[in-house]
Amino acid sequence: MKKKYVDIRSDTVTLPTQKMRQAMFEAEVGDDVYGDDPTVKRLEALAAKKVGKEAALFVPSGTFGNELALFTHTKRGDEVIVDKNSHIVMHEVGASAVIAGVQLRTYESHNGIPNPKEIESLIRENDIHYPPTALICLENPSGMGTVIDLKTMKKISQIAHDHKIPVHLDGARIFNAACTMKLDAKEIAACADSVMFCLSKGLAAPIGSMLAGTKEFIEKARKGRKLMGGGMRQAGVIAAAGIVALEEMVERLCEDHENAKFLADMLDKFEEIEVMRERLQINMVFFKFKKEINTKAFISYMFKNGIKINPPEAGEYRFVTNKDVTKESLNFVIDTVENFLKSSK
Ligand code: TLP
Repeated sequence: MKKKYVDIRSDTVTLPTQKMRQAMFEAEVGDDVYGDDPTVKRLEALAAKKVGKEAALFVPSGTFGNELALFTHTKRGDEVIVDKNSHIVMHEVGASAVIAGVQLRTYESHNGIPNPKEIESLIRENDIHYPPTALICLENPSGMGTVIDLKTMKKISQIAHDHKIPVHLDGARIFNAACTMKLDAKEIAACADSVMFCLSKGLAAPIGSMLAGTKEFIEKARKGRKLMGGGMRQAGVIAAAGIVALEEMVERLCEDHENAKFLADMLDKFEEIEVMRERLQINMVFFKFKKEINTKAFISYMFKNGIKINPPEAGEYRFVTNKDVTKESLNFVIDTVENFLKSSK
């Protein structure tokens, strides 16, 4: 039998639920490039409603959705203002230079929270030398595990619109942000002209993300999606799981947050570990070892004991709770970390 691991590398690793598999099996499908797939249409309408936008488009991944947004909002040579540590800058393989052909102008956030004044200062004036600022990007929750408060989001949105610049929100985990802020996701999405969110993270769908915005924007993006090779045919098979994700998996995300708090509290008890508590706002626990440890030995020790973790980034480990990780398995993670610390003394 296949060995079962406790996988805390990400929430992207969540497996589809039985209900999703059933819905996929039974999905009514058609060729979506011809606009014939009723399940995709149902998902797109539901997704648009969930974030309070006129329309939405089903895309293969979060990266695809973000890059398509950039491609749709801008033209070659434009400039896009974006967080230095955002997924778009750090984890999308430089796609914005390849696909949209834009230049990125980055801002420094504080733990993922941008300063509206800094963003405003980065907007270009009209000068023959400057590239035009065509878009401002936000990420909420940020990849650092924090949530941008609504006041800051509204301020940035106001600044952008005063300068007639649209805002794109990378809301890969927008429903996690909504849970933390005890708000409806619509209120967060209202601060942006377009929003991308993922079905295949904490919501546990196997594949897919959504890009939402005005009807006009989504019509343009639909053509861009085709250009990028994302025109999917009988995509209802995967859209069906996305519908279950949106209908049934949103509310339970708060459980992942509680589990992350539990895990953080337990890790905090080890004197060798420093948990980044000020960034403990969603389902991600960031921590580092106070003294240098053998990284490879730690990762392989965890793996041998049946726990999958990612290597650290800039010295920090990230453990992510998700629907496939129970409280019991978190206790096991903690015991295993403790055993590793004891064995390496
Ligand atoms: N993030 C992944 C990795 O790529 C880092 C993860 O494990 O967290 N925006 C944000 C904020 C994301 O965290 C991610 C994925 C994406 C976009 C891209 O989504 P996918 O993986 O579907 O392309």
